[in-house]
Amino acid sequence: MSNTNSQGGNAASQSKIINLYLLIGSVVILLMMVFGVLMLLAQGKLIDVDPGFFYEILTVHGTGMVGASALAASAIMWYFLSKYVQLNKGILIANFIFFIVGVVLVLVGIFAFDFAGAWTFLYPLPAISGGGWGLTGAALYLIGMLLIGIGFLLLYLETARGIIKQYGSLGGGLGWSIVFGRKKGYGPPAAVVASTMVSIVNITALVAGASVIVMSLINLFIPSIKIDPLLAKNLTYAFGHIFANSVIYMGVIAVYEILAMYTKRPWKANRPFLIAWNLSTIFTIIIYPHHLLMDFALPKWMIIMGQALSYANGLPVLVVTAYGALMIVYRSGIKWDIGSSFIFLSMFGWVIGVVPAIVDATIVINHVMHNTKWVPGHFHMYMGLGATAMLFGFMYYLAKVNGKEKAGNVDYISFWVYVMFFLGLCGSFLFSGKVSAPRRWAEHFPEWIAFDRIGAVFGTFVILAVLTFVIRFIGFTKSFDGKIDHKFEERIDPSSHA
Ligand code: HEM
Ligand SMILES: [Cu+2]
Repeated sequence: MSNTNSQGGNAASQSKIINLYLLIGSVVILLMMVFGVLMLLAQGKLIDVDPGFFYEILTVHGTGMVGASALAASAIMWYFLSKYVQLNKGILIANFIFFIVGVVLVLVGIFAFDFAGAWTFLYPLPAISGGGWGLTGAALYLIGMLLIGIGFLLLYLETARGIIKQYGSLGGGLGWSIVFGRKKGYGPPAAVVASTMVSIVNITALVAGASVIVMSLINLFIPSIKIDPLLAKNLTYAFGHIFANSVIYMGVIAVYEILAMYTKRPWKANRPFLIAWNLSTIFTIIIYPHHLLMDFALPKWMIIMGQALSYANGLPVLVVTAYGALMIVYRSGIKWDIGSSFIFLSMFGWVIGVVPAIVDATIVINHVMHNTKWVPGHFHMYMGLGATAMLFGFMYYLAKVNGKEKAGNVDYISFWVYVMFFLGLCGSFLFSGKVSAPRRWAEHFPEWIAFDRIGAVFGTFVILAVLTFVIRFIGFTKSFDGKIDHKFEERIDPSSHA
């Protein structure tokens, strides 16, 4: 298998853009965490926040977290995929510009024009705010989201194009010849398999998202042109569910590549691995109806599919990845540092986060738990301890391969603070759910407040830990000279070892 090495040619300038993605991504995540703690302080009645402003913060936190982690995770995907596939750097830059311009519009829409319809902008909420915000706020927010979406769409079209060129088709990228038994051995490198899956699901997600945003915008300006609300909700959650999920599927590429490098063992894409990724490609796209379990107007078969397959959604990939991670590390003599610890931790964050998610995806339980803080409880677990752990791990890894890692005690302490206190934060959310605190409420009853306050304390420590990671990464980007430490980079090509 040919191996396009990104270290040659204009690799250094590409690395600079990758660094920029991670820098912006992690700084935004840090800022959004501050907003997260503000929400908990407000719900816990420790500060006085106008409810309208609370919902603005909720909107910016949800939008910002999903957007920023997707930006940083797409940098992981691009970085590793470009070792195997020729990609056009211009698209990476274009996406970044779309992102920044979109974010500015979104922020102006929220903070200057009071848009507070949450990151899911569910139709017809943007147009009918009950006086909460006007047309301008909603339009700025939606146009901003559309621009961000277009940027990402370009990026995934480019990764899909590169994969098709190198591996013949997207089926080639997913290792179909092995899956269907036409060939024996191993499929393309794990990074390519994951990137193919993500390209497919996110192109689907972004097209669905863009169409509902355009329809919402038309409705905003010409209210007589209406959308079928159930169709709008389907498109919105197809977009939201898939796009948010894809962050983990991009991040996990760092697990495959980095563990392979640290253990000097290849991560082989064997048949079970390929089958798992093929199944998750389909499931991720079709299970979004688990967000519509309460919509009785939805055809029953869709609801049943949403429930039944939700159990299976991430599970195949999670199992082959967790198992593979244990196997590759076992007796490898791996040296644990911050980067590899984060990467290994992220597996467990993902595993434990999926458990309460599966519970919630059960229709009977969902009728009780849905719209309680149980839901943010489970997704904060796999986003915070899974996805963002992958991002921070990759950031430390980059410093390491460039021979610029300066991690000391502060970093190790911060690592453990992050793990323990983020767990605590998620626990406080799950407990809030248990005492029936609804999600997305600015005002909490006295019975719920204790958990909000505990959460605020946990969140504050999480912020301090992340501050360390971000400061460390800023230090690295400042000293970045594009020189790779080849001793470390000397890696096993996953495709060359049968
Ligand atoms: C210090 C860390 C964090 C704190 C304190 C925090 C806090 C919060 C709070 C209080 C809510 C609203 C819960 C409610 O419905 O009442 C929330 C919602 C949310 N958070 Fe976080 N969060 C943190 C980290 C993260 C991370 C790392 C992500 C993803 C990468 C994330 C993504 C979200 C999303 C998507 C929502 C849902 C917004 C909505 O309901 O529209 N958060 N968070
Ligand atoms: Cu979902």
